Amino acid sequence: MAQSDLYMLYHGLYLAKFGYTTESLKYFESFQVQDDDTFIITYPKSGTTWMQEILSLILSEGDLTPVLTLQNFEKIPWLEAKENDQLVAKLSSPRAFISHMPYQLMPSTFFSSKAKVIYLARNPKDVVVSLFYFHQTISFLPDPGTFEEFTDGFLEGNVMFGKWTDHVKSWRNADLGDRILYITYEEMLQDLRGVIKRILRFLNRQLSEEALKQLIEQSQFKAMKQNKMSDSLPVSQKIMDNTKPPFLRKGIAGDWKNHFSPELEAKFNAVINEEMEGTDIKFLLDKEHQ
Ligand code: PPS
Repeated sequence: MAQSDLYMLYHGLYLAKFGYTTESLKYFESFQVQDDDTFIITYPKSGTTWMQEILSLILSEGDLTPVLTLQNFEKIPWLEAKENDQLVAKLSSPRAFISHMPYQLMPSTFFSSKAKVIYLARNPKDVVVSLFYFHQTISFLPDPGTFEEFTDGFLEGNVMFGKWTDHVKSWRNADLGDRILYITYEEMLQDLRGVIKRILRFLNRQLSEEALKQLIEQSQFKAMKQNKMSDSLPVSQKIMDNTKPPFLRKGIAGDWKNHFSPELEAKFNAVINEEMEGTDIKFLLDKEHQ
């Protein structure tokens, strides 16, 4: 699957040619990060769009205009994606960006800056399920084959942005002190208000109780699905097949249970646990998050 013409190789990672170009990656590498920038960093399918909605509303102090009038990529742009340079140039400080890059591939100015990172991770079993359906819906990604075949490719890192374990470990080991906040998708489902309050403290921001309530309402899965600006990608119908699973598909934790056979689960756990040994990333695999 990974040998597909649809991918390019970037520092050993597969990236979809449709979304990234040599120019966009050069732009990313030489990007001038500022001290008051905030990055949402995720491995694909970990809840990026959800966090994008939330951070937009925090930055607009609860004003709904951006989330009702701008498409996802316009609200908070993907720094490494193609044709986003003009959009980024228009942003005023404090700026916010999204990136799927592992820590070591961040722009060099990021490391010397004071820019902050919200790192959002999700149970990898639900990530692989979500990505599997995304490959069915999006024509710029290779046909995923069967779920078992796709999961094997995922464990080998033959998917966009490589191995999940490498990504999570790179950011967990990042030497960023209090510049980084770790959040999980599962925590967001369990206690969104608590998570938003942590983000507000991390960014030294405040919201009125009314704005907070509105933010929580607006970023519910149902509300985001009804908002065409949120349940969308900047691609034509030819690229995103409307008859296939939608972009905002189920929005739950534990859908993996409907897809993994006991054998596949055992294999998956063995690989992930071995690659995670010695790290403190247990929080993602904890029972209550499954
Ligand atoms: S992408 O393509 O990498 O940007 O995808 P990403 O946004 O990271 O992840 C998509 C999954 O996040 C789910 N999602 C949500 N879940 C709960 N609540 C809200 N508000 C929400 N918004 C997005 C989305 O449905 C995808 O997960 P699955 O499991 O496929 O439904």
